[in-house]
Amino acid sequence: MIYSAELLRCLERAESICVLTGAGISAESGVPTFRTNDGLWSRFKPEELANIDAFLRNPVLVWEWYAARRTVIHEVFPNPGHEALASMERWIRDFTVATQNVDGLHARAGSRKVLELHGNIERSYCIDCGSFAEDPDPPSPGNAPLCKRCGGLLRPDVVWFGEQLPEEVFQKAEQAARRCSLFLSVGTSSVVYPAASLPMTARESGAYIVEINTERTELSSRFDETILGRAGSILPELLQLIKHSRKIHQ
Ligand code: BV8
Ligand code: ZN
Repeated sequence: MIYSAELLRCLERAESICVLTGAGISAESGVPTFRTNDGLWSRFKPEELANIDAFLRNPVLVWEWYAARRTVIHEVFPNPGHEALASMERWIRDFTVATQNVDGLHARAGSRKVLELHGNIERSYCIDCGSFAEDPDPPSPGNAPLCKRCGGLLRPDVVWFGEQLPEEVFQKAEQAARRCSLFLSVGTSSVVYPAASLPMTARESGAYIVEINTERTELSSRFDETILGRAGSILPELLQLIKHSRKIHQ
């Protein structure tokens, strides 16, 4: 792949890089995305599953969906895209990954500075007493897991539509976007806010913003450049360019 002179300059010199990831970076691990044709939600509308009212109306359906996703996540592994970002963190002084994904694959790949904007599917908490259940009993068919402390309904610790993102986490993501000189948006359809606002926040602060996706998105025209390709191929190439241009031989 041929990369632009501006991107090559950033890869050689950037002291601060911020990366926003979406379901597309986990696609090559075998985790279905949300909105492409095989998308998780092709059978459901987000409104039907990922909001508190839908959950209260039909907790069993929502739990069966999350239990099915947890099963997938327990069977997959980080891919070269996740691993490349984990390696970049070693060579770039200030490197932040803000992810919309709830699958935990960045941490499993070795990334240490990961901001989980939409929570993590492995955690659950009680909607009544708020206590966390590390790993609730998987819901038996027709039932949703209940809190061992108070018997209340457990819910996945993810951010649903209409719910605020964890404030401190999103603030850190905005700060990282503001101070970076290179912003990479990887594997996201850029339709969900406020996460999708991060690249524009970076741009307003003078960063060079690059989209890496297998297809163009709603925001493609607002990026400095869009690299069409798979995250699992592009990110390892960018890692090599960083190491080569900085004479890192490890
Ligand atoms: C909130 C739950 C406010 C966990 C999810 C403006 C400002 C604020 C809010 C809004 C706003 N405008 C609209 C809203 C409301 C809403 C929203 O954004 N709606 C959209 C649909 C219009 N936002 C919210 O409700 C947010 N809450 O802001 O509250 C508020 C204010 C006051 C008071 C109270 C509240 C909450 C948003 C979070 C919702 N939760 N998930 C879970 O179950 O996973 S969102 C869900 O979508 C996932 O988290 C997912 O990560 C996210 C985004 O999807 P993507 O990751 O982009 O995945 P997708 O499948 O769409 O795309 C994959 C891409 O990868 C594709 O482009 C594909 O081409 C590409 N790809 C595929 N393979 C590869 C690849 N790319 C590279 N390589 C490959 N191999
Ligand atoms: Zn409880």
